This record gives sequence, structure tokens and C-alpha cells, in this order.
Amino acid sequence: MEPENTFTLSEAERDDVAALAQELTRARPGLVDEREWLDRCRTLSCHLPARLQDRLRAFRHDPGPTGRLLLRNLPAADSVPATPREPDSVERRATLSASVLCALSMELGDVIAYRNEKQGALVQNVVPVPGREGQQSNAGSVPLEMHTENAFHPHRPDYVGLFCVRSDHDRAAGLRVASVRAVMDHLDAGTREMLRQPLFTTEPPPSFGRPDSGTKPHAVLTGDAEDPDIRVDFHATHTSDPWGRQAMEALAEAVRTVSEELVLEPADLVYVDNRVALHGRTAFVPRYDGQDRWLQRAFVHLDHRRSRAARAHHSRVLS
Ligand SMILES: O=C(O)CCC(=O)C(=O)O
Ligand SMILES: [Fe+2]
Repeated sequence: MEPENTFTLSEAERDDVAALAQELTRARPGLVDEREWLDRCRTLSCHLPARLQDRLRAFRHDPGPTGRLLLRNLPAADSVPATPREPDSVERRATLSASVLCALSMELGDVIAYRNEKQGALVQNVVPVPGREGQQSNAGSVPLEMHTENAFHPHRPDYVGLFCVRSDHDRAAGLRVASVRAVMDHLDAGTREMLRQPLFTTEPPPSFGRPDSGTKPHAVLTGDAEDPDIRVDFHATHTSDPWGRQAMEALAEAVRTVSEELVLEPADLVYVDNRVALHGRTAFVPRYDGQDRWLQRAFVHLDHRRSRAARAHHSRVLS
């Protein structure tokens, strides 16, 4: 029996998704960020296989104990071009992988991006970049600390979709995921209480403004006492309160204990529920030979209206 958080498409289902995605690669104007293409994508996403739609909706209803959904055996292109290696690389063309990622993401909600990140493109390449090995960003290859995606932002993504186009040479790069639901069992009452206090500030990455322009103080845990939401980035979230620091350390330890590692295969797609799960990545060794690890990423909002004031001209790109 397959675990509840994993869904493998049958061959027939994969062929159906492939046909739908191929139609999208031919849809006008062939560019992911254009409204006409996105409208077509939404329409076609209504025709995804019923079992897949059902699973995506079930995940939207409740992300389960692990806060993530792994979809396997999606269609993959017959020939994949060289892995990009330039900084801030994005995919604007409606390729097969970008089409699959957008069509499935639209079943969860609205695909969005941020103006100051990767040129506001809706589909972004997650690839190692020469010279950035040590960076705490998805261009690096040292371990990437566990984080809520865009933890500093008032309109954080509800879901992060990561579609594997190519694995790393050594199958060493593991996407790490830890859900707060699993973490809670490993936190004592005092730690939980500290993490609910507005004692923590989170810095934006340099691309989003001055590095010293952190958030207003916020809590790490909010909402239901037993089943809270989590907001933390172990690289960017800080507190000057000694008890707060201790609570962060206890949290980091609990996250290490429960986090799972997913070594993605081509045509695997993971959705992380960014309200209840943190993600990060283990280290790997890039070779910059065109065959490096390559994920494509998209962000999803459940309530498009809520971010309206941050989106000029009704676009999908938030400031
Ligand atoms: O490389 C990965 O597996 C995850 C990178 C990451 O955190 C991201 O792209 O948001
Ligand atoms: Fe991330």
C-alpha cells in the first residue's frame, strides 16, 4: 500500500497528463506568464485525471501528518536540455515540465510569484550556480537550512511546488521536509509557549530590500495550540530574547528529529504546505556540466483576493 502522502500515477493517467500538457505547450502564446496561456492552463487543468484531482483536493483539505504530497510518474520530456547554470534562471516558455507544474498547481489554487524574486516569473529554475555554492539560497549546494518559504513576507505562499526535471549525479541532494504536526510531539509545554510569543524577526533576502529591514516581531507558532501553523527560517529568523533563543534551539532539534529526506527522481513533483511544513535541502556536489540537479518551482495561493493590494494591474506577481 502506498503511503497517504504519496501518489503514483498509473501509466494511463500519466499518458492523459502528458496529452494535456502537450496541448499546453502548443497553446498561445507559448509563454507561462501570459494571461492567455494561464487561462487555457486553468481550463485544461479541469481535465486532469479524476484520481489525481481528488488527491490534490484531499491534500488541500488537509495536508496530513507530513504536510507534503509527493506525486510520482508524471510525464517527462523525451530529451531534457542542459541544466541552466546562470543566476536567477527562470522558465518563461511553456515547456512540458512547466505545463505540468502549472496545470497541477492550478488545481490547488492560484499560481503567484514575487516581483523581487527571479524576475517575478511564475516558473523558476532551482539549479546550482557556479560561485554560489555556499549561499543560503536555492542556488547553493551546501545544506540549505529548514525554512518557511518567504517567511518574512506578509503573503507567503500557501504551497510550494517542486518538480524534478533532473536529479543530481550522485542522488545525494535530498529535499528535506518537516511538518509542525510531527514536531509538536517533541516540544515541551514551555517551548511551545515561548514559540507563540511575538519575539522573533525574520530578514528578507537581499533581493527583497535592505538586509536589515526585518519583519515586525512575530510568533513562530500561531493558531490552534495542538495543530498550529509555523513560520520560521533557521537562517533568517532571530530573537534577542534568551528564552526565545533556547526555544528556537529546541525547535531546531525537533525539526532535525522528524524531518524526512526525499531524493527526487525526474517527473516527481512535491507540494509542501508552507503553513504547516518547513523544507530545506541536504548538500550535494554540482559539476556544472549541463547534467546537474534541476527542479522547477511554483508558488500557490489559496486566496488570490487577499493579496490584491500587493498585485498591480490584477497580475499574479506580488510586490
Ligand atoms: O533544492 C531544494 O530541494 C529546495 C530548495 C528550496 O528551498 C526552494 O527552492 O524553495
Ligand atoms: Fe525554499
